[in-house]
Order: sequence, then structure tokens, then C-alpha cells
Amino acid sequence: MPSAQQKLSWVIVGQGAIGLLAACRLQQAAYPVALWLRQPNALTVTLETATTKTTCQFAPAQKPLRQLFIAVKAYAVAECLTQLSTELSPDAQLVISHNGMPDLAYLQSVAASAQGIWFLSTSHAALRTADSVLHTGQGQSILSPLNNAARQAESAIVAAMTEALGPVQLTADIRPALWRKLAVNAVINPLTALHNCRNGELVSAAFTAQIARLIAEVCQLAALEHIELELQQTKAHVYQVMQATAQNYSSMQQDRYYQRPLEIDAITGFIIRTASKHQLAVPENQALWEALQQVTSPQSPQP
Ligand code: KPL
Repeated sequence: MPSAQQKLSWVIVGQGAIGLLAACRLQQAAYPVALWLRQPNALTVTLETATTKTTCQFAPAQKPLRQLFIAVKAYAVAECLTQLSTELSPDAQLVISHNGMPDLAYLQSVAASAQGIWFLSTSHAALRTADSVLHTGQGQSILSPLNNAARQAESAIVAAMTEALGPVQLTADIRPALWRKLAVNAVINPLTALHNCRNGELVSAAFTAQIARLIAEVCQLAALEHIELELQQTKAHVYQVMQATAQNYSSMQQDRYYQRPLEIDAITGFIIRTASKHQLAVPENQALWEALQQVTSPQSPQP
């Protein structure tokens, strides 16, 4: 593995908002970046921030794939990793990122012994349009090596991920961060999808009681899983993300709007399944799950 100074080339898998945001920012930081594309055509994307507009061009990735940032939906991870398995170099490094609770044991099991596997949880917010990606909320990321081959490549991967979705906090145990993020996504994503609204609209008093109950259920469940998720701090964190991403449409709102499958199974579904394992009632999450099963794409246009 080259040193952090020799910029590694990266392949981005998944052309959603976070994948393309990472791709553009890595390219801006002079990393060679290619995309894993179904069609062998180059892709041009404009990255828009509050103050800048930059055009990025990406070529299709050449095999074997070495450093990969995989930002696909939670429900697509297993199929994606199966498809990629024959395309990877024996010493590949795979950084996986998605909303919802990952199956860390499964991720550890898919990598060959010299292949590094990582999980990255990010609070950056971005919105993908036809040919651009808007960086709508500045965030940060938590990054965790999930095996030895990852730990051996630590400095180079951390350096790249700092450019892509930094600032990055490296941790040996990502589970507390995943639960914090789960609390955020369990509130913002299903509610914005159900009500077809921007993240910031959830600060309205109309949602206060429901949000408090959703968060209380997640905190109670976390305690049963031996994760400390303090109620008031978690509430403050959820509201802070809502405000920091106020203008954003959440990924689930976008998925519902464009009639794509929702990532609800890895978020609310995970909460309901885990609660049932502990015989804990989570009626507010259950009701939200049921409400989302019943709705189809919103009739009204995106506000
Ligand atoms: O993770 C997000 C998402 O949309 O999936 C948040 C943080 C809620 C930003 O929109």
C-alpha cells in the first residue's frame, strides 16, 4: 500500500448523492477517480456548493478494482458486493457507506484476508439532480476499519476519506456512531418521505411529540443493545441535523418521490426487528413503518 502522500486512485460505486459528492471532492483534491458504471461512458457531474460550481469528469473504472468507495442503498449492498467480488484486486480496500444499520459481521465475512473492509457513516447532506450534485449540508464522517487488512492501510484510507467526506473521526468501534445516525435517520427519513417535505420542516411543533416518542424508542432499544444513547443529547443531535440540512430533501423523500425502493428496512425495519428480539414495544416506529407501507408516490408535486 503506497503512503498517504502518493494519492491512491479510487473507484466510486453508486452514483447517488453521497457517492458523487465523494467522487467530486476526491477529484478536486487531485485523487484519480473513476466510476463503476453500467454503461462504459464517461460521466460529467457539476458539484454545487453554497459558493462554488465545479465540473467533474469521470471515466469508467478499469479492473482490477483497488480502492473502492461503495455508497449504494443498504438493500443493494449484498448484491453489489457479490457482483464486485470477481473484479477486486487481492489487496483491495473497500469503504462501504449507507444509511441504516449495516450487518458488520456479514461485511467482515465478505473480504478475502488481504482485502480491507471499512464502514463510513456520514452526516454530509447532498442532493442529486440529473447532472449535478448539490452539497446541501456540511457534515462529518465516522470511519472504522473492520478487519486487519484495513487497519494496515489506515493512514492512506483516512487521508482519502478526509478529502471525500471529512472531517473524519477514526474509531475502532463504530456501533455507537451507527446508533446515533440511526436515530437521525429514523426520524428525518420516514417523516420527510411520508409528508413529502424538506428536513427543516420537521422542526414545526406539529411533529414535536411524535419525534420525541420516536427518539425515546430508539434510545430505549439502544440501551438493550448495550449502547449508550442519552435521550436529551440524541434529541439535540437530531434537531441539529434537521437544522443543518433544513433545505435538503432526505434520501428517503427523494426515493419515494422518484418511486424508487425505500431504505426503510435498514432503518425503521431494523428498529422493529431488534425491538421484537428484546420484546420491546416500539409503537411509534411501528406506526411509521405501516404508514409508509401504505403510501405510494406522492400525488402532489415536490414543494
Ligand atoms: O442521511 C440523511 C439522508 O437524507 O439520508 C440526512 C442526514 C437526513 C440528510 O438528509
